[in-house]
Amino acid sequence: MTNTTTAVSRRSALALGGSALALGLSGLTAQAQQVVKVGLILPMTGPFASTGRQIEAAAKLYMAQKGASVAGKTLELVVKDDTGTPDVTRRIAQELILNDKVSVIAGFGLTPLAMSTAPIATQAKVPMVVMAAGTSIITDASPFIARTSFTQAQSAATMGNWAAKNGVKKVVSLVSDYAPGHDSEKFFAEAFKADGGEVLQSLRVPLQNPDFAPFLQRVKDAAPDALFVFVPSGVGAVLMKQFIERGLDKSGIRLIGPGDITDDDVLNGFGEAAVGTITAHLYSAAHPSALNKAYVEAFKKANNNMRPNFMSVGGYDGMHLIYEALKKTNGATDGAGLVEAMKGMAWESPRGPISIDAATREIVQNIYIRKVEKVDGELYNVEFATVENVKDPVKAGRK
Ligand code: VNL
Repeated sequence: MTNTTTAVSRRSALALGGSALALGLSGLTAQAQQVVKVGLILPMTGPFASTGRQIEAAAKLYMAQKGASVAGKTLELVVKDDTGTPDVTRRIAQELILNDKVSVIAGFGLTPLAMSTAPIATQAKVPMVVMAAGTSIITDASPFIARTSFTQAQSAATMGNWAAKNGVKKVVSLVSDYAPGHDSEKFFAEAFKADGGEVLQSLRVPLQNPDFAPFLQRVKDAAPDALFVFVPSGVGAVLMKQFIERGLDKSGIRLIGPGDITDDDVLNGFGEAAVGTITAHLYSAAHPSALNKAYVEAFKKANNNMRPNFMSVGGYDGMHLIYEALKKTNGATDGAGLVEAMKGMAWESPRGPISIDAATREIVQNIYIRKVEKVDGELYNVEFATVENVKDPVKAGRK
């Protein structure tokens, strides 16, 4: 009898447990339907880790400020480290889509990482928000791509026009030997020559473990008015160190380029030699708007006083684009619908006014001419001229 009772009560306990489990699971399922996952794939380790760090910090800041609740759904960020390796980026994107069921993939620290993943976005019909990489062709690689970073050509062409019109006659260009370097070299030269400038030499240095010394010696020998440089974010410090070691800072050769070289992430460590460097770019931590002042303050506060750089705004604005697209679709996560909602979106970023070109899904933004100056004891890119609403030159005519 005792045994039977025990058995019965055990059985009912099991039954109860079972239904409790069933309840718990259905509760979970109901909850899972409300979650919208965004997979953020970034180089968090390796030579381009600063880009990952900046974008992750900015995306998290955006979510902390706006809350995770959007259009009746709970947005969840899944951050993955691709170490800056294209095969890894693509594999992580596949896993995030198939296993984690993310509705959007985002990040993409370098052009090769974005290009390797573009076919996955197309096949899976999942929106891909490019928050960093800057080669013009990227947005043509998939109809599911929208970009919130920049194109190298936007900055390089603007620099070419400015240099030719401001007393620079002869230039040597020096770029990292991969796609955004080639874009920088080409679009700078085209604009500079069109306005009467002459490019004496076009030098290319390897992307991985670059030794700039032999190239800088050739620059010194060629004695141009200016050296135009593109190296990706995070590499500028090495270039600047060797520029100074070779005595180029005292040679009268001006340093110009897109703003990757005077990246806010590392600029303050450059020292006096960097003062006077003129660059054309989309963002400066010193951009004098109320929105940017609040952004810089909040970003520093949340990140151990780290200064936000131009990569960070790609992450911050990328999250804005995802939030606003979800609001437009009332929380629907169908990929084609989300991309449609992103087209033509315009808003004020910490960098200034920006929009997503409806025809090309490419960012349109101001490009500022800036000069490195010491402000309150720290080095900043101080903006002194603005070219408004710059489209990617490659796509400028498209409707
Ligand atoms: C790229 C362009 C990467 C500009 C960068 O830093 C950059 C790219 C990592 O498209 O690979 O500053």
